[in-house]
Amino acid sequence: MPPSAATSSRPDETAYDRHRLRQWLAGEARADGVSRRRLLTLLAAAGTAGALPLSAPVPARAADGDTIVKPLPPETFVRHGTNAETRWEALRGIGHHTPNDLFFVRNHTATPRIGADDWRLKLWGGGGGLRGGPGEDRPVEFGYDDLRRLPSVTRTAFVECAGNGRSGFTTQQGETVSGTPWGLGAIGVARWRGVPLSTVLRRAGLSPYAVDVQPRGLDAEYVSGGESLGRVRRPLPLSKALHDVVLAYEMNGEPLPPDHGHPVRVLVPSWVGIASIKWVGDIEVSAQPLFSPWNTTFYRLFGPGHPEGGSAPLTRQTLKSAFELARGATFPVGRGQVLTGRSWSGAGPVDRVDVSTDGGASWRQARLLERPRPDTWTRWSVTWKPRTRGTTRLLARATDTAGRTQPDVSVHNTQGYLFDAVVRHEVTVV
Ligand SMILES: Nc1nc2c(c(=O)[nH]1)N[C@H]1C(S)=C(S)[C@@H](COP(=O)(O)O)O[C@H]1N2
Ligand SMILES: [Mo]
Repeated sequence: MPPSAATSSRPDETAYDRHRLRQWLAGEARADGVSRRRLLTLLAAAGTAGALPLSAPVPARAADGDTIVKPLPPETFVRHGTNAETRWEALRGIGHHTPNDLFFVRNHTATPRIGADDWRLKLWGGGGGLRGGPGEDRPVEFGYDDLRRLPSVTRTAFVECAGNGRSGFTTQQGETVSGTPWGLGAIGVARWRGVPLSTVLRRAGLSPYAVDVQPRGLDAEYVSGGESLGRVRRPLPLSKALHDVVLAYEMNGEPLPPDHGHPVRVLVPSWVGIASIKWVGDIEVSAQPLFSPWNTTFYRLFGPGHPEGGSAPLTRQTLKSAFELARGATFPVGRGQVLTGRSWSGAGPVDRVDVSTDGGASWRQARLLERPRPDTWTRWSVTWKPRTRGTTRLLARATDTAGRTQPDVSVHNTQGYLFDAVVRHEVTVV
């Protein structure tokens, strides 16, 4: 199997993870909502020893459309339980940014309705993460207006689910994976405006002992396999938190819509979507390493081909491409076409895309329609005049400035994260 392109950013996080786990064993780290057994397994994985079988999450299923507030017309969205993915054909002719009404939604439970006036963000220090020393940690609160008064930044970035493209493990590779069977539509790009998390952390009195921050959502507790895992939360190393993370209150020039985290969400550019906590209500700033189910049981790679007991927690997104085209689209024979698509990577700008219209027999370089930029996709096009009737497969293979190229086969993992293989998009010439 080809090496997973997703591993390129991993060495630091692996070492950090091992360090965190050792600290937990020594009683120096906190792991609320994660079983001792689970941590011992991860710990064993960081050294030697065997793995425990993983139980697949069973997300709460929506009886009807009420877990998502915005309209989800079937011509622009595919519904998956509490979630909805964008149809790629709906992006054709649309500019660089995904309009808010087309942006995919991934909800562990349901969109809560939170008024900006009622909202508070509480920063609190676990054992000395904020100044004042252990035992003296005082929570610091910010209201919506406080946040709006701080200097803002605006940045274009994708939010992409770690499971985007997951169905490819099954349809292209014949493999079994657990989780929402996304096509390629669990990604969107927006212009986010908000306050750098670093600004808020420093104002709250960040201590030199802080190592992790853990934002937590105000949505309902997530129940998996009959057990509540608590509210959605995932620790971030302080280095990332201070680097480019934003507390976003605007999306494409509008107040954050309810489904995308109103009034404020975390935006963690280039990382898996789970890091970008919506409806953020509090952030723990910890002098101890933190664990939650979202960086232990979920969002690691498990299975053969990965360290026994799982990889380090997922960080950067992998590399993907998609045509702005319906599955099974039809084209008239002998007529010139312009095929368009987008490619993106969490490791750097995508600066080259190769396309095949004959199932991978021959390849041509696509024309890039914009300057490649980090944390977002690059739009591209190729011309095509289909000459024979019947079905064929369109393929697009992206390469990023970090030197990663999409492989033919993605390395399997039991939860189907980080699918990066070239997708074979079937179409019919009539
Ligand atoms: N509070 C909270 N934050 C959350 C989630 C959630 O269910 N609750 N889902 C996460 C996941 S898995 C993803 S992929 C992104 C999706 O963001 P979107 O719904 O705005 O597209 O939000 C993340 N933040
Ligand atoms: Mo996700």
